[in-house]
Amino acid sequence: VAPARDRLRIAIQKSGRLADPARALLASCGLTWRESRDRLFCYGETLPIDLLLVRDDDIPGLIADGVCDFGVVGRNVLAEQDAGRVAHDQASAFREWRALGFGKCRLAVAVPEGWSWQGPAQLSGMRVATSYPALLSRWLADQGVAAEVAFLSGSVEIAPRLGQADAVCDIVSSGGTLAANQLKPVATLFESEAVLAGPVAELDAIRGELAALLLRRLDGALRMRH
Ligand code: PRT
Ligand code: ZN
Repeated sequence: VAPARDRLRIAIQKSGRLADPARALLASCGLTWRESRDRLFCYGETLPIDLLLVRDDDIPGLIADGVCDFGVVGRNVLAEQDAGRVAHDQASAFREWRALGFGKCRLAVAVPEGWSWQGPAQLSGMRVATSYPALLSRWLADQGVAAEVAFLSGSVEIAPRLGQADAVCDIVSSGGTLAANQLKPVATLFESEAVLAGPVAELDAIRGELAALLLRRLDGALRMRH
């Protein structure tokens, strides 16, 4: 068993949409870091709060495993992995602590532009491509619709044109990518933005105090922005 850490560790995206805004937000909380040569780890200088730079998909698991205390990740990723755990009878191992106000988007079902949309029942017997199988499956079940969920890790929007699927369920912000693929959004599963994810329970001891300090500063920084 590894000794208890006396520093706080926050996972953020190494590159991608949330990488720079996540770092900027944490820097506005007064954190500074010394970067490692491989750029995977940033050692906290002003406070014992370190950063781990990772793929966004790994962040919920790093929190679940206790490797990191917090992470900045899209609510869509957090909710998908939580729904996946629930579907496998596993207990929740992370939760949203704060909404951060950037990275806004929505998870939506989109169908070919030519369809006249009558409602979710229209998806019965269809194949829907998505990178969010747990959230889509739950939504279809809630709607009482039996459709096939086809998992694709990327390039979901071209699946209908390739004949791989009839419809898609994907992240949308401007809608430009859907339009470029002759698709139109017809139902929103939920609204997403970047969130501070953390453990289900409060932290204790030194890391509990560091977490309280971080959250006070974060709440101050978020108030200044709005
Ligand atoms: O490498 P890594 O795995 O870490 O990154 P990633 O490629 O999985 O994620 P990334 O950087 O693309 O997105 C990180 C997070 O940003 C997502 O999980 C969302 O929470 C959030 N976000 C906000 C978005 C978008 N907006 C968005 N537009 N994520 C993806 N998109 C995609 C969208 O699906 C479409 O394909 O961007 C494309 C353009 O969108 P439109 O609607 O503006 O055309
Ligand atoms: Zn990812």
